[in-house]
Order: sequence, then structure tokens, then C-alpha cells
Amino acid sequence: MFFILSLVPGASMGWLLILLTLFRVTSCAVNSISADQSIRDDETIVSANEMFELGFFSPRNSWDRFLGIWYKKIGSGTVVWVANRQAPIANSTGVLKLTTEGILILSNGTGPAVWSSSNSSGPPKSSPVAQLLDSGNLIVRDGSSDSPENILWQSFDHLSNTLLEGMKFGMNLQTGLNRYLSSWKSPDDPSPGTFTYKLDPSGFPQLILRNGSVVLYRSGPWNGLRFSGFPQLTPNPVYKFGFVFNQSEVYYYFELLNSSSPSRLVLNEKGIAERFAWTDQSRGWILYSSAQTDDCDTYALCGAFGTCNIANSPKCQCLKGFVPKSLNSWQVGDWSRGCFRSTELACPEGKDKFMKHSGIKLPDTRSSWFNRSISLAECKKICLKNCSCTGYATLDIRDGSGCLIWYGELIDIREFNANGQEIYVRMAASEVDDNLGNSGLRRRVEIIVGAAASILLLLGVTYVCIKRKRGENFCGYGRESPNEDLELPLFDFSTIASATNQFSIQNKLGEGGFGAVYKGILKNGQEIAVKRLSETSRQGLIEFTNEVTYIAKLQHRNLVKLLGCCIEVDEKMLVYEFLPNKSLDCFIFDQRQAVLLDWNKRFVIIHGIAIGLLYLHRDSRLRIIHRDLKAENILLDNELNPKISDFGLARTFGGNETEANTRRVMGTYGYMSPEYAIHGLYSVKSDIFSFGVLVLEIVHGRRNRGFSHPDNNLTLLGHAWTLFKKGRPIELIDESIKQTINFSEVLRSIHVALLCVQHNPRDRPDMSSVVMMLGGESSLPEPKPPGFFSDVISLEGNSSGSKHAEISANELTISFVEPR
Ligand SMILES: *[C@@H]1O[C@H](CO)[C@@H](O)[C@H](O)[C@H]1NC(C)=O
Ligand SMILES: *[C@@H]1O[C@H](CO)[C@@H](O)[C@H](O)[C@H]1NC(C)=O
Ligand SMILES: *[C@@H]1O[C@H](CO)[C@@H](O)[C@H](O)[C@H]1NC(C)=O
Ligand SMILES: *[C@@H]1O[C@H](CO)[C@@H](O)[C@H](O)[C@H]1NC(C)=O
Ligand SMILES: *[C@@H]1O[C@H](CO)[C@@H](O)[C@H](O)[C@H]1NC(C)=O
Ligand SMILES: *[C@@H]1O[C@H](CO)[C@@H](O)[C@H](O)[C@H]1NC(C)=O
Ligand SMILES: *[C@@H]1O[C@H](CO)[C@@H](O)[C@H](O)[C@H]1NC(C)=O
Ligand SMILES: *[C@@H]1O[C@H](CO)[C@@H](O)[C@H](O)[C@H]1NC(C)=O
Ligand SMILES: *[C@@H]1O[C@H](CO)[C@@H](O)[C@H](O)[C@H]1NC(C)=O
Ligand SMILES: *[C@@H]1O[C@H](CO)[C@@H](O)[C@H](O)[C@H]1NC(C)=O
Ligand SMILES: *[C@@H]1O[C@H](CO)[C@@H](O)[C@H](O)[C@H]1NC(C)=O
Ligand SMILES: CC(=O)N[C@H]1CO[C@H](CO)[C@@H](O)[C@@H]1O
Repeated sequence: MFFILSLVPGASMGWLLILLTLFRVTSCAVNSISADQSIRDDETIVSANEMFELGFFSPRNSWDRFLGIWYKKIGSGTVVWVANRQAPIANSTGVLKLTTEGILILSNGTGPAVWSSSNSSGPPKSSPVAQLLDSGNLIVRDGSSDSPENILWQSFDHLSNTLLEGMKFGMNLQTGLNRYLSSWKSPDDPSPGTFTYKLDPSGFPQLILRNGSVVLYRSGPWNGLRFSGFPQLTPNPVYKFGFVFNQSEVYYYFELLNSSSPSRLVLNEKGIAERFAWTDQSRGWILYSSAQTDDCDTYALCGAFGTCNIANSPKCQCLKGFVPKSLNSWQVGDWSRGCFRSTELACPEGKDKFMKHSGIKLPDTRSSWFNRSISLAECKKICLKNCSCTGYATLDIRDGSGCLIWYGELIDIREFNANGQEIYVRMAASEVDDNLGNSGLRRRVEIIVGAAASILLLLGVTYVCIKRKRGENFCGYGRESPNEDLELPLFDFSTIASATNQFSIQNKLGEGGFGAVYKGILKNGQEIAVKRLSETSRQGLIEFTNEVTYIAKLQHRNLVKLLGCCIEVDEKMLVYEFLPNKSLDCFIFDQRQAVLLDWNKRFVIIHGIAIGLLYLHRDSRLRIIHRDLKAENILLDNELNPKISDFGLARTFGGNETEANTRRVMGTYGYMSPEYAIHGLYSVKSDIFSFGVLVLEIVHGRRNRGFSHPDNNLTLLGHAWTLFKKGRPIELIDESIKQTINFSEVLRSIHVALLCVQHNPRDRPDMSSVVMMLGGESSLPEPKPPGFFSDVISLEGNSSGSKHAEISANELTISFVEPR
């Protein structure tokens, strides 16, 4: 290009453009090079369909040059393959050359090869060609067609961190070639990180994700429809998938349903296997699904013969007929030692029986044996004959055919709500009552007991808790129902009273929506925060138990941790970890403190809140709407990382039930979305609205509530939108941190926030898009005017305010009365 420019020094701009365009057209037409041809740093080749491009690139924040393949037509250059991952080239002098032997050699121009497609140089080939196919596969072929026998080498045999359509994720059993994903070290560095996601051929094959040599996650064996541990893998509008397993090869693959809407599987730098789907230019890539969704996906979390259920607390339980090996560590949440049989097997006598467990992820198959033509009945017989056999299952759940047998300990079992499968576990005959021992039946009993427990819960938690307390030191309801058994430590009133210095005023941290919060120090020195619910508090028993139930089940870096509770006659208290740096409002709305949170920290906080909220909305499996997100409810830890607190108003919503109507409008003015404040309609999109308000407050350093711009009476939202539209968004930034801003991050935050506070819930992005947009991975749509644009919100009440409330919004007076 520069060459052409220098040829036509006097040419007008129009001519230049034409010349450049011509040059581009001709250079783009190339999708291959032949022997002795090369690609320099400023050159690329492009697949015939223009979907993929091969050339040199630098990761962000880096000068290093790598040879790679990326999406050209879409996706702003998302890299899918890298050649010289471990040997970057320092200067823009790199050259990729195809030798007459059909070997690709990459060098820095003068030095030796930094990467090559093969070490052994065979005899010269007749007409070797390196070509970038429409699939994104870089092949070296000798011959005119790309039929398999002509292919000398292909990039699809050497995966980086991305699985594309047409790649085989697995093993060629004849050559031993195992194609696996390995993570980048960081987003800025494509060299191999510690994480790998690889087909393991021992026993019945499964995919195993490791950190170095440590197993982090296991897909489970293929069961005819999907991987046993990946229930989300179901027919979907984006891709078809399958698993090939015969004498010559074993691999997973997928096919796009619409080639203009690509999808890719990526092993990211944090060791999570994520699938992305392309939407359109404005929304870009979205996170479509993730192999690991919650703690129960952690390999062997519950140890041998333990089973994990994310809806239970604690998550881990022993399989029926098994008890914890170490009761002490089990009770403090270290389940790794697992469980052992209550009654030993009587193996050689052949009297053992099997207990059926349903709805589970099959245990680790590395110590398994299988045969596809053996029926389940024969499978049972084979298992009985060998004393080290511990369980069996069918291989293919579509027709119940085949036999899969485990030897030794059963490891890494979890329970699913849907799409789980069955396993038969060997037990001593006395443990299996032929009529009742069947766990399907047990399940039904549990459901009935569970329902009864819920009713009990409504009738009077206090009673149950106090009654329980005499026996064991746990706070929960209805021991019969494991699903509702929280097993949270129950604190004595006297313990808490002495820890908080008899709830002295010096220990008081503040007044929350439902009562006072105190700092306390337990005898062992641990600092705690105690939320003492006032007797007159509107948080009744129902809200209280809601909060306890929800928080106890949630564990996330960006959520505050509940340590226990205390329920005594007239007292209800929650005990949390103590976070020394108070809540976000103490910083951003306080002139003196504001400088302590420079832009960098604020951006970390915005991101952290987004991640926490994403977890609540999507990842926690419980799917929770917070309903009262505000600066006061964001606590900061020692490193000023945000932690979302106060789930008293949280509600779970099922997979389908994404919107609900409530007659009890609660929450805090200034953060409530229009449809919630006015119609009592809440959904995840109400939280998104609150999140948008919060981000604008973090940027601007003033509350939305009570904000009225002197010039035009606009709300903070209206003011922000107006500035944004005028191209002056930077004027929104808090004076005290102006020196520290990163322009592109500020702009992006404001832009995303404005999208979040759109009037129509449908126009607001969901949390996963928000996270992606904040990460700067996609272009953003133009925001329309926000909800509550120019209203004067006249009401100063909040969630603890009067029962009768009035707000005036958009010259409309709405009143709502709380039902009795
Ligand atoms: C190439 O990079 C090295 C190290 O970064 C530098 O010392 C050298 O001057 C560069 N050479 C050229 C030709 O740019
Ligand atoms: C190429 O690499 C060699 C050896 O690694 C080095 O000596 C030389 O300076 C490099 N050349 C450029 C242009 O970077
Ligand atoms: C080439 O040889 C090096 C060192 O002997 C080895 O690490 C590398 O894997 C080989 N590459 C290929 C493509 O066989
Ligand atoms: C992976 O292993 C490294 C080193 O062993 C460790 O520092 C890191 O925390 C591990 N990461 C995960 C996600 O397990
Ligand atoms: C294995 O399956 C693949 C894909 O269906 C097929 O191409 C191949 O011929 C099969 N090999 C054998 C030995 O059955
Ligand atoms: C495929 O996707 C493109 C772009 O997203 C869309 O325009 C087209 O209608 C889709 N085709 C089919 C058959 O769904
Ligand atoms: C599977 O079982 C069948 C029938 O018992 C037998 O003929 C076959 O050899 C077995 N296959 C393997 C691999 O053990
Ligand atoms: C039981 O199975 C194990 C593991 O496959 C095997 O090593 C052992 O020989 C078998 N024992 C008998 C008696 O078949
Ligand atoms: C969820 O919604 C889909 C489509 O609206 C419907 O077919 C399905 O039955 C619903 N599932 C449940 C559990 O309500
Ligand atoms: C702003 O509101 C005040 C009080 O409601 C009113 O007097 C004033 O005229 C308004 N200003 C504008 C510019 O609308
Ligand atoms: C600003 O933020 C963007 C996105 O996070 C980052 O790529 C860039 O390096 C930052 N710039 C500065 C000067 O820190
Ligand atoms: C900004 C700020 O207040 N930081 C404090 C957070 O908490 C730690 C531990 O108490 C203090 O050392 C910091 O000064």
C-alpha cells in the first residue's frame, strides 16, 4: 500500500482511494500461496467466503507479532487460531513461507524458524499449496483438491483455545493424535496458559478440563444425546452437535444451523469453557452457554460416594447408605474426603443389591469398562460377579442399550433438575429395601415432605428453629426435607449481644431497610456484621426466611457472605462477614471520600457489580432478581471490591417465568424502573434499570433521587442522556476524579448505563450483554431517551417509608397502597 502511495505523490484523494480499493480487491482475492511464495507482516490471505483471514496480529496491550487466523467478515477480528503461540516475533518483519517440501515456515525475516508445520522435511512435493478454507482451516495440500488424502497438514489438527464448526474435538485412535483446547495465558498473551480441555480416552471417553495436571471439570460420558454432565446441551437454534466414537476415532463436533450466524467454543484464560454466538454487528458476540455454571461443576467437590446438588445447603451429601469419612471436616464444608458405606458389602457371597439413583451426572468414567452390545440385565450380572464393581448404567439413554460399569470409588456425581440420568449403585442387601429403597420412591416421599415443610415454614419458622436448636446447632426448617435444610450456624442471642457490646451505639454501623446493622467481634476474633431486624420492620418472617434461604445458597466473590442467623422469640438477626470499607454510597456521595475511589477503582466496582448481578440472574441456577439494588447495598471489601448485599426482596424466577407482577411495590425510589414503580411489574430488566442508575451515580458522584438539574429540571438519567447526545458525556464525570479517567472506559460505562435505563424493558440489555459490553467486546446500539427522563420525583420516602406513597412522574400522579 505504501508503495502505491509513493508512486502517486500528486494524486488527488479520490484517485488514491480508487487505487487503494483496487489494490485491496486484488489482494483480498487471494486465499492461498504456493511453494516458495510467502506472506509478510503487512499481508494477509482471506478465505473465499471472506469469513476468515490469516495474517499477523498483535494482541491488545502488546507489540508482539503472532501469525493467526481471525474472523474477517464479522466479530471485529476475534482470533481463533495462533501458530507461533510460544515464540512471538518482536518486529513487523515476520514472514510465513511455504517450502517446496510442503512445510510452512515462520521466521522474523532474518533469523531461524520460530514455528513450522513440520520438523521432518520429506522429499519435494509436486505442487504444494497452503490454503485458507472457508471453514477457517489452514491446510497444506499437494494436489488440486482438498480431499483428505491430499492434505499434508492442517491447522484443525492443532487447536488453540477455540473450537470451530468442522473441527474434531477429540482423538484419532489410530494415530494417537489428540486435538484439544488450551487456554491463552491472558487476553493479551496467546501463549499456552495452564488450562487444557481434552478428551480422555481411558475407560469410557469424556472431556476433562485441567489446570496443569489438576482436574477442574469433567463433561461426563456421552449418553447418546449429550454429555452426562452438561444438561444444557440440548437442541437449539444455533448449532447441531454430535459425538463420533468408533474404532478409528472419538470426537465431539458441532455444525452451525446458519452459516451467517457463527458460534464458537472457547476455553478462556480463567479455565472456563464458554460458547459464544454471533448476533449482529450491533450486539456482537454473546455468551451462549458455559460448561461450568456453579460450584457443583467443580471436580469431585463432594469426594468419593458424595453427590452435589446446588439447590441444597450444604451442597454436598453422601449417597444414601453412605456416611462422611470425616464428620468434622464435612461439617465445616470440606467434603473432599468423601463418604464410605454404612454397611460393608458381602461381596463374595453374591448377595449384594443395587440402589437406583435418578437425575444425576454419571461419575468419573476413567475407571470404567463398557460394552455396547450388552443389555442392562447382563450388565448387572457382570457387575455382581466382580467384587470391585461398584455400579452400572446404560450407555445410551435413547434406547437404554449398552453397559457401563464402574470399578472402585464413584467420584464427581451431581444431581440435576432436568436431563440427568440413572445409575445403579452396589449396596449391601440390608441397605436396599426392595419396596422402599428405590430412590425414585424416596424422591416422591421427599417432595411430599418438602411441600409439607414449606407450609410449615409459612406457618411459623420461629417455632421450628427454636425446636431444632435444642437438638442441633443449625438454623433451618424441617429436617425431613434436605432441600430446605440450611445447616447455617445458629448463633445464640447472648453470643451476639456480647459480640456487639450489647448492641451499643458505638457498634452501630447504620440503619438498613429493615433494622439496624451492628459491628461485632466474636470470641475467636472474627469480625461480623449483624443485621438486627426491628420489631416493627416490614421484613416479616417471610422476607426474613427468603433472605436466609437465598443468601445461604449463594456463594460468589461479588456477593456478601452470610455466616449464620439467630432466631429467638422476638429477635431475628442475620450474621454476615464484616466488610471494613462500608458501602459504596459512603464513598461516591461524600466529597471527602470520593477522591479515594479513582476511576480505575470505580470501573472495577462497576464491573464487579455487573458480574455479581449476572451470577444472580443467570449463573446461580436459582435465578434471582435482587429488586433493591442501590449504592447502599454495595459493600466494599479490603481491596475495595464490591459485594452485593441485602437479598431480602429477592425473588427467584423459574426458567420461563421471567416477569412477575406484585402488588407490593418495594424497593427504593430513584432506582426503580418505570414499569415496576407504576405497575408493580418486575423482571430481571428491573434490576438492569437499577444497575444503570447505579453506574450513572458512580460516574457522576451524585444520587439520582432528588437530582434535578437547575437549568431544565432533568433527572440524572435525563441529564446524562442529554450530555451524551450532545457528545459531551465527559461533563458527567465527578470533578474529584476527573484527573484519573480513562476516556474510553468512561464513555462505555455511560453508554451501557443509558442502555440499561431505557424506558421499555425490552430495549434494555440483559446482564450477560452488559458484562460483554463493559468488556469492550462489541459495538453498542444508540440509546433512546431513558425512563424517568424529566420527572421530578417528589417523594422522599423509601422502602421503609409510609404505607401510602405518591410519586409524580411525567406529569402523572400514581399512588399505590400496600395490601394488608
Ligand atoms: C527488532 O526488535 C529488537 C528487539 O525489540 C530491536 O532491538 C531491533 O532494533 C528491531 N529491529 C528492527 C529492524 O526493527
Ligand atoms: C531475528 O531473530 C534473530 C535471532 O533470534 C535476531 O538476531 C534478529 O535481530 C531478528 N531480526 C529482526 C529483524 O528482528
Ligand atoms: C519439532 O521439534 C521440536 C523439538 O525437537 C518439538 O518440540 C516440536 O514439537 C516438533 N514439531 C513438530 C511439528 O513435530
Ligand atoms: C491453577 O493453578 C495455579 C498454579 O497451580 C493456581 O495458582 C491457580 O489458582 C489455579 N487456577 C484455578 C482456576 O484453579
Ligand atoms: C468412524 O466414524 C466416522 C464419522 O462417522 C467415519 O467417517 C469413519 O469411517 C468411521 N470409522 C470406522 C472404522 O467405522
Ligand atoms: C441466517 O442468518 C442471517 C443473519 O443473521 C439471516 O439474515 C438469515 O435470515 C438466516 N437464515 C436462516 C435460514 O435462518
Ligand atoms: C461385548 O459383548 C459381546 C457379547 O457379550 C461380545 O461378543 C463382545 O466381544 C464384547 N466386546 C468387547 C469389546 O468386549
Ligand atoms: C474385576 O475387575 C477388575 C477391574 O477390571 C479386574 O482387574 C479384576 O481382575 C476383576 N476380577 C475378577 C474376579 O474378574
Ligand atoms: C416455557 O415456554 C415455552 C414457550 O413459550 C413453552 O413451550 C413451555 O411449555 C414452557 N415451559 C414451562 C415449564 O412452562
Ligand atoms: C423546575 O421546577 C420548578 C419547581 O417545580 C419550576 O418552578 C421551574 O419553572 C422548573 N424549571 C424548568 C426549566 O422547567
Ligand atoms: C483504557 O481502557 C481501555 C479498555 O479497558 C484499555 O484498552 C486502555 O489501555 C486504557 N487506556 C489507558 C491509558 O489506560
Ligand atoms: C479507602 C479505604 O477506606 N480503605 C480502607 C479499606 O479497609 C482497609 C482495612 O481496614 C484499610 O486499610 C483501608 O484504608
